[in-house]
Amino acid sequence: MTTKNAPLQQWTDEVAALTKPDKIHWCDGSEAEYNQLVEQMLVTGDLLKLRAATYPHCYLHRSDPSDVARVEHLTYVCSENEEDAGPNNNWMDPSEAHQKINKLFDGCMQGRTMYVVPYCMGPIKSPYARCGVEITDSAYVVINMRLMTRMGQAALDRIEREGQFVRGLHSIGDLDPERRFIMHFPEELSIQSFGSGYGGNALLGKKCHALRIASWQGHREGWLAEHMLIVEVESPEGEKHYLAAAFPSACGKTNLAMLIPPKSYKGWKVRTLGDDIAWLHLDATGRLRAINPESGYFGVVPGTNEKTNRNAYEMIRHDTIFTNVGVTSDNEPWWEDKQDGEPATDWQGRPYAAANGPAAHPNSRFTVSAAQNPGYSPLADDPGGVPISAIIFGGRRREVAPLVYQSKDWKHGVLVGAGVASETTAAAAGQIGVTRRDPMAMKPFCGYNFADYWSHWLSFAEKSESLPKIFHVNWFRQDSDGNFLWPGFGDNLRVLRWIIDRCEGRSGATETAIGYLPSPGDIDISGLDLEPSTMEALLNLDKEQWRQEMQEIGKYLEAYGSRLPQELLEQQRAVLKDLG
Ligand code: OXD
Ligand code: MN
Repeated sequence: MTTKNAPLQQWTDEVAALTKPDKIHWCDGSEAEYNQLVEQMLVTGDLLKLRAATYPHCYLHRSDPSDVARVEHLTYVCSENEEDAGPNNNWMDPSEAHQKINKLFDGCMQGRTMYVVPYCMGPIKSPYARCGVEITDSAYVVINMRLMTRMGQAALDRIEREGQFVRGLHSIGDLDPERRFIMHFPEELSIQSFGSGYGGNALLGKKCHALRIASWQGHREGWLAEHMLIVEVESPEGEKHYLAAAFPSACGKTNLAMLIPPKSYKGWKVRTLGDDIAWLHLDATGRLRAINPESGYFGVVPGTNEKTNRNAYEMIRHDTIFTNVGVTSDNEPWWEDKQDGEPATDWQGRPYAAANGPAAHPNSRFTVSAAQNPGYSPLADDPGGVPISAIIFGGRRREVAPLVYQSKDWKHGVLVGAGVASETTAAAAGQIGVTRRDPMAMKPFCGYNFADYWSHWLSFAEKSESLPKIFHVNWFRQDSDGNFLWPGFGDNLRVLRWIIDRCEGRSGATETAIGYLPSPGDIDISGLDLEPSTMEALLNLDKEQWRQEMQEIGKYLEAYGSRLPQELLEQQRAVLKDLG
């Protein structure tokens, strides 16, 4: 297979001349191709077969121990103009970057196969979808891309029809962290990633294309590429709402997207459209519509069990690729809080010993086709996407942020999003548990200057009068002994219900300096064993803490200098003034 698209053919020829592979394989995306690659990886040891009786068609991949997460310090946006990348990104001059990375790619595929992977982000027939081609020397990347994107012939057909695609070049190189770079060239619509096989660095359709490059394109073209789940909530009366929620990595987006209603919520249905990324476009009536550009989930495994996420637990019982989990003595995958079984081997393949740390790496992952989710919404395949009623921001905060509040309006909501902060997790290399600013949960993923990004967000207020309402949630409030105050998981539907009722003008709230806060009685806690004082603590607004928070947000925003939209600072000053 080759292509009728001359620029694509020319680019693959150029890449082959540079990287010097032994073989070139154009991926058609078929099941036969997937199975053949799996067989080949079982032979090389890149995959290990898990127990077929209980985990049919499930495989384990053990990565290099130094290659287990995104590497933000090695990730660059190489725009022509440094200011366009902004203080939120590492920047390198594009010609210097090309020179540096071309040297690494030179001859790197000798003895290897070069796979050409055409893919489509979004339903193949969607006007909102965009295509790309990833060239990689990793069969692991190819099989993951088949689960995560619409990959193969249909994508190539669209590329040949449209003539447009994002170019992604990837090599695992020698996995040396000293020779690892994830580079984005937004003006060229290209990505070059060297030296890592980890999902966020190597599955280029995901963070690199669908967030960094797409956010840049969205800025130019009037749409938004966001780090958001998309979930459908249906009431017993059959009323449906679609919500989009942005939380930082490993803060529960997959769990919220796959929520199982609490027992007392008879007749409520929750369906998943997406668990990580949303592309948002205004339609002709001014409603914001969302598509999920992905077709699979690359989720954090530890903590997944029947109680926390029953759908995910069931979904990963077959046809799943596990990366860096432990293994039981009868060859089943094992992870912390799985709730049954015992690890025999840890994620590095060593006999399990508690002294070596957890059996599964804290950022171990499952890759699975979204259609395997028992709560999958077929609307995820709808070319037109779904209309969003509410946008929800959130982070992992021990204190300060209440369980939920609503912004005063869209522009104030942009400040709420810009003010998101969260404790860091294992999804990125570096220290864990440190609170950092993560505006709109996009700090690692916005492919351009945050100042311009906030202006872009603010500009929607002038474009439509039917925009979603904006909320902020925090499932992670703790008491002084470190106990979580809110039960979370399925019970988060109680909060979503208040949010939906607010969108419909049905539920109560009190206007405060930071937005509309529910009173304890406004959130349904029937059947929950929660003291009234706990609910009060969850919804408490500590003015002194908030003054400090707002001052910190102000300082953070001001660091963006003259490109910062003044309107955003005015929002921040107004809140500070209201706090007295
Ligand atoms: C992810 C991440 O893998 O955000 O989705 O790191
Ligand atoms: Mn993510």
